[in-house]
Amino acid sequence: MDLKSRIEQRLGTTIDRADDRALYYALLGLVKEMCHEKETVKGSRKLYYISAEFLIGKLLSNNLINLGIYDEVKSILSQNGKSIEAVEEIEPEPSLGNGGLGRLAACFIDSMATLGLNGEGVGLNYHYGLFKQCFRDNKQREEKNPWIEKESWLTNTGVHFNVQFKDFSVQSTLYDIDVPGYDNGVNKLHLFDVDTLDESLVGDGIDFDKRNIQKNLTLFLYPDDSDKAGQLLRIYQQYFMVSNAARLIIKEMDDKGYDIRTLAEHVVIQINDTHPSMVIPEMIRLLMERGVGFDEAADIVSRTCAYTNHTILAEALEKWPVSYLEEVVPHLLPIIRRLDEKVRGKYNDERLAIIDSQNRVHMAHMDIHYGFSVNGVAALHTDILKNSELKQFYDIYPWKFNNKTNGITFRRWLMHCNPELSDYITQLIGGEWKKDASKLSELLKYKDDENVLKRLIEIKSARKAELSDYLKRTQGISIPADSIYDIQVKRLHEYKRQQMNALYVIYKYKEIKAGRLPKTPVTMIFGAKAAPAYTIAKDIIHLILCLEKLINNDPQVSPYLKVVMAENYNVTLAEHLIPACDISEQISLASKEASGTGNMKFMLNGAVTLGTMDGANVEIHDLVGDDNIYIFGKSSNEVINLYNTRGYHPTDYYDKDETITELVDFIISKDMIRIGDPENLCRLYKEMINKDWFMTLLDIKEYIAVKERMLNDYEDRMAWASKMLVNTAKAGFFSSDRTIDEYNRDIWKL
Ligand code: 26V
Repeated sequence: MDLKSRIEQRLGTTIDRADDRALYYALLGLVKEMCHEKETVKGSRKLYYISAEFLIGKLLSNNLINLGIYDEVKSILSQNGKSIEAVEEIEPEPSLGNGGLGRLAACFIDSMATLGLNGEGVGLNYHYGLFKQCFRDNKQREEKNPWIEKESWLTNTGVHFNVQFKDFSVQSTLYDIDVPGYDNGVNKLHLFDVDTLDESLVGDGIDFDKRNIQKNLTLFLYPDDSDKAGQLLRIYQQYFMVSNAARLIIKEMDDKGYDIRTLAEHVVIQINDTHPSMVIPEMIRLLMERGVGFDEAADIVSRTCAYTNHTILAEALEKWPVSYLEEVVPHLLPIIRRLDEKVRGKYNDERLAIIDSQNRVHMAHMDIHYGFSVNGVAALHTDILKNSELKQFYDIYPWKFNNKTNGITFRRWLMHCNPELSDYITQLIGGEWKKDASKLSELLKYKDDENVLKRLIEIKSARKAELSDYLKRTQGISIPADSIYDIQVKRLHEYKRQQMNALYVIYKYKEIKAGRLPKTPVTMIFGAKAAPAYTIAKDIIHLILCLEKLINNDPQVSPYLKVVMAENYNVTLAEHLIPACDISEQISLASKEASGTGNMKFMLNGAVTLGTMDGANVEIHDLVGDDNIYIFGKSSNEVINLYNTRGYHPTDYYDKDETITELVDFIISKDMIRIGDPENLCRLYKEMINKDWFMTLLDIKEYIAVKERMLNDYEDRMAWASKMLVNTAKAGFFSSDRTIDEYNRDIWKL
C-alpha cells in the first residue's frame, strides 16, 4: 500500500477532511508501525546507556526524516491542503531532561541507531517531566508538564520487575520508545514506570507529598531536593532506575542463554553522570544472589561499567549520606562498605575513599574505582579532570581516563530545524555530509563567493522572520525581523553568567539613552529555566524580565534595543531560535562549562560565537580560527588560580571602575524598583558586589568591548556572511555520529 493510503486507512477518512490532531495520531501510528517493520539492531555485545534524563524533544518529524519519508509525507499533506508544521505543533513535548546532559543522551541514541550500533537507552518515564515554566509578575512559576496522551510514542512491553526498598516494594512496567536510525535499523529507549503512580497527588503548581513514594516515584524529574524528603526521593528514583536496568540486563543475558559470569563480554553499561551510579553495587548484589562471590562479582562489574563525568561543580557531584541510603536501600550498604574497604586496603589516601569521614558516599569515586573508563566531555574539561579535579585518581588509573568531546545530531539540528539551509548545502556540495559530517568542510571553497554569501544571508533573514512570527503567535512577543539576533539559551545558572549578559543590556540601554545609537537595532533573546529552589537563579530571571519591561516600553530606546525572555525554553523553542541566531552567547566562567552543546548547534546553523575559552568553545576556536569567533575573558588556568588563592573580590572591580559601579547600581535604580520586586533585585545586587562566586565582574569590561566590536563587524555583511559559512563548514567535527564512533572505538567495542 502507498503512504497516502496507509495514512487514510488510519484516519478512516481522506486527508483533506481530517484535522491536524487526527493527522498527528495517524502519522504517530504509522511511524510506530514502520519502526516495527524495520530490523532491530543486533549484535552479541550490547551497550546500555543509563541516564536519568533523555531530553528527546518532539519525535514525529525526526522519525519521519530518519525513516526517509519526511519529504513524501510533507508533500502528500500539502497536496491535500495540510501542513506538516501545523501537525507538528499538535505533538506535546516531553520534558524528560534539564538541559545539555539529557539532550546529549537523546542525540546519542539517535547516532547509535544511525551507525547501526547495538546500544539502547535506559531511564525513567516521568509523567510530568521537569516542569513547565510560566512567567507571572516578572517571576518564574512552575507548573506540571503532562505529555503522555492515550496514544503516544510509548509502547507497553508487558515487562515488569519487583523493586525492593527498605520497608516496601513496588512493581515496575517497562515502556519502550522506538529510535529509528537515519537510513538504518531501529533501537529502543527503555523507560521504567511505577505501577502504583497516582497523578492526583499533585496539587497546585508542582507540589506533592514527597513521602508517598509508591504514588510519587515517577511523577517528576529532579523534584525539589532542598529538604531531606526531596533528597530521599531522589535516592528512591535512582535506585528504582538502576535496579530495573540491572534486572533488564540480566533478563536479556538469560534470554540469550549467556552465562552471567560472562557479563563483561556481552554488556557495557555507560553511567551518564553519577545519577545511575548505584547500578554498581546493585549489579554486584544481583550477581551474588546468583552465587557469584563478592570479589568476582566486583571484578565482573568493574569490567562492565564506564562512567562519564559532566561537571566539575562541587555542588553537583553527588555525595549521599550513608544514613539516607540506610533508610532507602539498606541492602546496598554492606556492598558499598566492602567496596570502600577494598579501596582503603589498597590506598592510604582519604581523597580516594568512597565513604568519607563525614559518612557520605561519593558516587563518582565509586564509579572511578569500579568502572574501566572515565571520560570527560570536551578536551579542556578532560584536562581539568586529569590535572586538578580528579588528579588523585588519574595518578593511580591513568589508563581509565579519556576524552569524548560532545556532539549533536545533525538530523534534528540542521536537516529538521533548518531545511532551507540543509537543502542549500546539499545543492552546493552534494548530500554526502548527511552521513559523513566532515564533508561539510567542502563548503569552504565558497568562503569568498558573493552569490553564496548573499544566499546565506537570505536564508538567515527568512529564519528570523519565521522566529518573529512564531514568537508572536505562541507567546505574544514582537521582535523586529531586521535586527541583530543575539541569543543566550540554556539552563539558568550563575556560572553560565546570564547576569553578565543582563549587565550588557543595561550598558546598551544607557548608551542609547545617551544618544549613542547602534547602526542596526539589536534584539537580545534569553531563554532559561531555573531550578525551583535556586533563589539567585530566579532573581536573575526577575532582573531580565524587569529589563524587558523597562526597555520595550521606552519609546526612546525600543526602536534600537529589544529584550526578550522567552517562556518555557525547551527543545521545540530551540529548534526555532537556533537557525535564526546571529550571535551565539557562550559566556560561562572559564573552567566551569564542561562542554556546552548549544554552542555547536548555533555554529552549525551559521551563528558566530561570542564566548570564553571554556568547554567545547576551545575546540570551536581551534577549528574556525580567530577571525571567525569572538573570544574574551580570563583563561581557565587564571580562574582556577583565583579560586585556589581566594584572589577574586568583586568589590575590587565594583569600587574601582566607574562603569561597573553604574551598571551594577542600575539593578536597584528607581526605574527598576518601580517595575520589579525590591527583595529580589536587592538580593541579587548584594550577591553581585559581595560574593559573585562566578566572577561576573572579572570579565564584564572585556565582554562589553568585544560585543561592541562584534556588532560593528556585523555591518560588513559580506565579511560576516563569510564567518557564518566558515562556522557551518567547520561544524562537522561536532556531529554526535563522530562522538559515538569514538565511544565505540575506545570504550564500548560493540
Ligand atoms: C547539576 C546541578 C545539580 C545541583 C545544583 C547545581 C547543579 C549544577 C550543574 C549540574 C550539572 C549536572 C551535569 C550536567 O548537566 N552537565 C552538562 O552536561 C552537558 C553534556 O555533557 C555539557 O554540555 C554541559 O556543559 C554540562 O554542564
